[in-house]
Amino acid sequence: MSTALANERLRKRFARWDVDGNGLLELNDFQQEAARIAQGFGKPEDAPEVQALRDAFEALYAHLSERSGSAQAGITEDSFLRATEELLFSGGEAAFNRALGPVVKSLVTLSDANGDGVLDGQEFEAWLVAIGLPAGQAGEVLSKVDENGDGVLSEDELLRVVREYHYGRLDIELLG
Ligand SMILES: [Ca+2]
Ligand SMILES: [Ca+2]
Ligand SMILES: [Ca+2]
Repeated sequence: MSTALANERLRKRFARWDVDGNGLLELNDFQQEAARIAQGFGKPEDAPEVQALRDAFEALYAHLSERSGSAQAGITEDSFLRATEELLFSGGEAAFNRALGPVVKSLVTLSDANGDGVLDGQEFEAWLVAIGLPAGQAGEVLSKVDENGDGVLSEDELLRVVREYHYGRLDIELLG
């Protein structure tokens, strides 16, 4: 595992989540990020699945804020790196899944057009496009991350992709 690469990815993650670019992660950044993704899905703001996404991002912010020991003012890059490194490298899989699980779950709900709880190629394509990736990559990515080879992606498989990316072990960024 490359901690340098993981570190670089966490810095990038910080920059992306710092939507207003003021050098601090704040609740408002996470609300804006949720709104941006919802817009990518073309969903109205008051749709229940959009509310669920916003709740998940707000909970993630609360979790990070608590872990980084930050005051109400926001999370600095240094404390974000400390908190997330701890989450990735000492907290282990369970801690990571608790923190990011709700966000991944709400993204699955937003993408899951036929409501069967897993994502086929078309549904996964909707996810990738919503977070701003060019269209047409879903098939290739899906075959890479479909661990049990059943042709669809489960929440667990998707959560593993997000985790492995932040460990620096996989090159697919699913959080936008
Ligand atoms: Ca900010
Ligand atoms: Ca589905
Ligand atoms: Ca699968």
